[in-house]
Amino acid sequence: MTSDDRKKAAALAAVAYISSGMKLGLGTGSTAKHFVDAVGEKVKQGWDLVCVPTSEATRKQAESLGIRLTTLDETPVLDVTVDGADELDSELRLIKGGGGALLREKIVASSSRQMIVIADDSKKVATLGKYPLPVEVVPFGLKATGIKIDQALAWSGNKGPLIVRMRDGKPFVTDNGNVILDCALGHIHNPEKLAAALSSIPGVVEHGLFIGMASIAIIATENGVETLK
Ligand code: ABF
Repeated sequence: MTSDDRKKAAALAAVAYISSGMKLGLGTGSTAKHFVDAVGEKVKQGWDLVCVPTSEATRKQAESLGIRLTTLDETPVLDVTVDGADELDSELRLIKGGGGALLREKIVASSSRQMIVIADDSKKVATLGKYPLPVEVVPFGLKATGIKIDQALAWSGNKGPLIVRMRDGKPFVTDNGNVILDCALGHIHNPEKLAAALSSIPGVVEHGLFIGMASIAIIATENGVETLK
């Protein structure tokens, strides 16, 4: 079973949590892509679903599958959001944002009654932080904001370099026109304290720690799918 097979298995298991008539948040990334394909299949079978995509990439995929889309302005409360993660721990604390869509992912998840995480077992960790923590930052005052992020890291007992995410030799620009600083921390000590400290910095738009948001994680392993609650 390849990693992609496991991602698909987790995505298909999440279909058990949706039904016709629901309003859904559609995640971003290679695992969520399988879930969006499955939603497309259900729509073809006649299910009545309306969805909010968490990125332009997911919007395009959903449109190509004939999935009816809405916005949070039209539909501010969703039933379920299904999304991937870069890391998750046993308390369902997540690192997200490796794909650069963390801001919309967090807005959509926080507008949903339930967030379900889907992942292959490589994403499950004992301690968050091996995966660099993405922080979405307004380009104005980037250096000053970086200094404040360093202070927030130190205050919460963390340390590590901040790296401006690049793509094709230029800073990566998010769907919202911002840049991403990836914080290579190794281990995140006290994720709650770090999350609060990062959220208090004016130039920080959002960070990739999703705490207290996911209520179910569906993890696919070689031996089948396991569910954490
Ligand atoms: C999104 O896709 C992101 O928050 C996360 O960065 C990424 C997970 O990637 P993949 O499913 O491609 O492994 O959910």
